[in-house]
Amino acid sequence: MKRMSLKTIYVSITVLIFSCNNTSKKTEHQNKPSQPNIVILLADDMGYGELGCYGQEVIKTPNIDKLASEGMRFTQFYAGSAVCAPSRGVLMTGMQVGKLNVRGNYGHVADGNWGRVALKKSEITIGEMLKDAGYQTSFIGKWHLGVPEDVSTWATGRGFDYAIQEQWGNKLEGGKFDENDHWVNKRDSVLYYDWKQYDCKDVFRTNLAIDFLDKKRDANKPLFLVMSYRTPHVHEPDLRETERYNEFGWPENERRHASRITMLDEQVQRLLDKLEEMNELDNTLVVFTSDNGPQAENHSDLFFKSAGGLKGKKRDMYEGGIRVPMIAWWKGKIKAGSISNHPGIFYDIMPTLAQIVGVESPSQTDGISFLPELMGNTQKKHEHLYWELQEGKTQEGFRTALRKGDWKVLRYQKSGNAELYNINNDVYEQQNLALEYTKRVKEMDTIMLNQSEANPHWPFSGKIKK
Ligand SMILES: [Ca+2]
Repeated sequence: MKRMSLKTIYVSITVLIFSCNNTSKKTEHQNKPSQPNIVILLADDMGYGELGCYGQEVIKTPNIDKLASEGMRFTQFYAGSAVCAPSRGVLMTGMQVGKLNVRGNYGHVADGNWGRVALKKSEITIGEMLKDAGYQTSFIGKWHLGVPEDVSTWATGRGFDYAIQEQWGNKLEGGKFDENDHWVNKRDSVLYYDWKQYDCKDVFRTNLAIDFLDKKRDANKPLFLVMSYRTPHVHEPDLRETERYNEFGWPENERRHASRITMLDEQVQRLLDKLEEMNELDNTLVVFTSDNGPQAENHSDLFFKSAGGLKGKKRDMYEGGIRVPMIAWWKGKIKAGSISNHPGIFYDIMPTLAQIVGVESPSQTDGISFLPELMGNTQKKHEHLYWELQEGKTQEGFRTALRKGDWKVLRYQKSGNAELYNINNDVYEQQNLALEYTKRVKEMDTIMLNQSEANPHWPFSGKIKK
């Protein structure tokens, strides 16, 4: 055998040492999943201007502001639609709303009756995608993508290993669901939210999440958790908390509104603290967003400038109805304090998570992964973004909008006149330029009409024939 040179021996020993180190590290961490945990924190009806980091000057949100200062804050991120169900459907499936089976909170179901419409089983959810990718998938709070009578359409039936959800509407056996009931894994068991025991509903939901992490967490799998909060949606008629912001002398409904947002902020931190205590937080992507613009049902959306000065609110195709807070936090991956002007939308979330996890996004998706943006790399942009909404049962309630570059066209009702705005010059949508740019309106209108697929639940939709 040829004698080895000193240099060769040195290299060999070095390789051996590194191999040993790597082997020991591998042994030490062999049960730790390498894929990151993913936690989505979804507020309900939180406007673009209701967080300190988005310019809110009165309502205190220090913990979410800190999340933004340590992560990336998006200035032009959009919900999937302007109300809960369709917007959440877009988030869950990565499909633009004009192709989705859910395009309003109520659709035509049969014989002139309108009611809840569920996601189709063929519309794959993020839960199903991540469960297939080896994640422990969990969901707590408001689902809003199923029908009350069929538990297979509830969160546990749609890819979530463990789900506690609220439910309302008619029970299969008769009677109605109580919104304060929280159903565990379909209807295996039920936990009642007694408002006298908690400052607000999101305290209760955070307790449920912490209890889940304590007792059900499978440490051999990466975690996917969706926290679907109640705040600041109108459906919390009873509130134990009575102290916060009393010094300002605001009307009680406004004090409660501000108080709930600040309490949500604290609950976000409680959950993050729990993940940190479990040594899980450092390997976690946290996304905070809202499903649509601010509600004005039990208070004035103008009192705290909830939409941040944008035109419109929940149910509107104007920016106030669809532009939402969006924060992404991922320690050591996303540059702290970064601000992104990339126009993203809820249907981008599924392909982004697919890319992070290293799986193919389902072919149904219309989204573009914004992982390059999160990593500070060159980001591909959409040719256009699309929104659709059915409000009520009439053609007047059919609303669509399309953004292409800086331009946005929108229409309330199928036969109504289109409005045109330049979002870059006129983010507050004060100048309707439709009469000045008729050719542009026509071009964008054609694209907009072509985004909507015919669907029997949504009688006023549908340029694209199925
Ligand atoms: Ca909502």
